[in-house]
Amino acid sequence: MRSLMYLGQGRIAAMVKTALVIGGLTLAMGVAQPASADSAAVVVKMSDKPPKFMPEKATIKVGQTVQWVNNAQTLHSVDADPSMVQNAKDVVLPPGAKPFDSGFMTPGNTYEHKFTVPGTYKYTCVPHEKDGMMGEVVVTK
Ligand SMILES: [Cu+2]
Repeated sequence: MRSLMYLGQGRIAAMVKTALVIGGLTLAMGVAQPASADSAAVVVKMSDKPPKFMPEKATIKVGQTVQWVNNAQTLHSVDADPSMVQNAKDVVLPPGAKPFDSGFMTPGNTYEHKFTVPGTYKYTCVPHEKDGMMGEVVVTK
C-alpha cells in the first residue's frame, strides 16, 4: 500500500515537473517574440494581387529599422537606388542618405534597413515598378 502511494506521488511530481518545463518554454517563447518584433519599428509586407507594399506609407523615428517581408508568392524587391530602377523619379532620398536595395526577395524572405538620416524616402519594387508598386518611409527626428 505504502509503496503504491509513493509511486503515485512520484508520478504526480513528474507530471508537475513536465508542466513546469512546458510552462517555462512557453514563457521563454512568449518573451522572445515581442523582442524580435520590437527590433523593427515597422513591418511592411508585400502583396501580389495587386502588387503593393502594405502599408504603402510608414512613419518612423530616426535610428529605427523597417523590415520588409515578402509574404507573397512571387519575387519582389525594395529599391531606393535611382540607378537601379527604370524611372529614377520613382526614388526619392533625403540629402545625405545613401541609396539602398534589397535585391530580389524570394517568397518568405525579409529585408531590413535602418534609417539614420531624417526625411522622406520613396522607393519601388523593381519587378513591379511599371505596375505602380511604390512605397514611402517618412523618418522624423
Ligand atoms: Cu513587387
